[in-house]
Amino acid sequence: MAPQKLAAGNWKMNGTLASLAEIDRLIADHPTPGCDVLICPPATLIHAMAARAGTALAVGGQDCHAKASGAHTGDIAAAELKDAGASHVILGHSERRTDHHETDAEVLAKSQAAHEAGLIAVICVGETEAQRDAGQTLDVIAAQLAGSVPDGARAANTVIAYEPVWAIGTGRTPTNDQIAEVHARMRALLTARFADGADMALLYGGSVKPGNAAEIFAIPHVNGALVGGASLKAVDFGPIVAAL
Ligand code: G2H
Repeated sequence: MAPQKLAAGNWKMNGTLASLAEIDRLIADHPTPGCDVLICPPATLIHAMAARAGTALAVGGQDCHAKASGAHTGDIAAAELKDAGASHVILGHSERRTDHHETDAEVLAKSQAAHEAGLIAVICVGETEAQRDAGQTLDVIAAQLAGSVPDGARAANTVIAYEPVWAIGTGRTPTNDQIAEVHARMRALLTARFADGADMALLYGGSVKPGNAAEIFAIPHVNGALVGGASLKAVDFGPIVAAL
């Protein structure tokens, strides 16, 4: 079984109820046979977006707590995301790792919680510019995969997103060879560790746009994209979905 193709939008801290009109446009303009489309809006929009999209696209959260419930003001449990209509949750995004000091161990615990709630975990890894300049990229990615991806990960419940930190929201993208090198290493590591690691979807993320999506999707072991800024408007995200 080949990995499922996935075009995932990460709206980050953008969007109000009025933004759901973009979902209508996306669905109307770009029916997506053979490829899954996922939008991860702010948590406030998950329920309304899921109700509006029906089965046309999947909806996900951007984070969850590692615990199932309890006294954790401001946090969201994986089961609560599921209850609101989410099927996926992004975990370990570099903005969470930086802004909230999330460690690999915390990302692993959150991923386990997501799996227990029946969510697909979209686990993010990626090196900083300093780490790339120091020639540490492949070691950093290997350590993040080892530390963040739980033993219970399977192709059916886990997606890995490679997002070089220096390419996020900057307009800069790695060369195709740099993406290919990291994705090949991730595939090798996942295949060595998991029985169905060859079937796990691997996404590239970081300044994906309509103009560069097709060539990124042509790189071996790139099964889709995690898209930030260019997922906010159907006029941008639609062509990215169509390129997959
Ligand atoms: C990376 C990406 C989405 P952008 O954070 O996860 O954002 O496409 O804006 O670089």
